[in-house]
Amino acid sequence: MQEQNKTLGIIKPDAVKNNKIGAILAIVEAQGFVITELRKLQLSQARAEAFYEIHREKPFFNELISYMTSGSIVVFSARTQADVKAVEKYRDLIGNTDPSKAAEGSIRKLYGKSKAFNAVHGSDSAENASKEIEFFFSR
Ligand code: 3AN
Repeated sequence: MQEQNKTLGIIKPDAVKNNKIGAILAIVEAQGFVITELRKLQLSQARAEAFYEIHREKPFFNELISYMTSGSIVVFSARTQADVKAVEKYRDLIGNTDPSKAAEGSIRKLYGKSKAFNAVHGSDSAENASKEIEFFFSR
């Protein structure tokens, strides 16, 4: 069965530029996540396109790729206790894709500016979390 207690998060270029790495990780840790792997890096065009392959046909694809390659990002894997679903818990914490619709106190409400510049990423299923952790931390 798919492991349920891991997820992958990304602190996106706008949040890194605004010096929000520590503030965002503090929120994640305060909610009981343990940061298991962590890296600051810059995505190449090819790596960004590979990561967002499922969005290739979307109207915002080019904007998304140019944004995600515009500066450094911080990628991390985080785990919860065995009985807590990490993907759902982390997505609750980051809030709606559109920061203007995100709940008060959520990371996107606090630090996101728009649907494109929304401060953070979170895996959307346990299966994708495994793939995304592999994508960033297998080498
Ligand atoms: P989420 O990250 O909340 O799972 P997705 O998977 O629908 O959202 O979208 C992936 C990423 O694409 C989002 N994090 C966001 O940065 C970007 N995105 C989604 N919708 C739009 C949009 N309408 N305009 C610009 N960027 C978008």
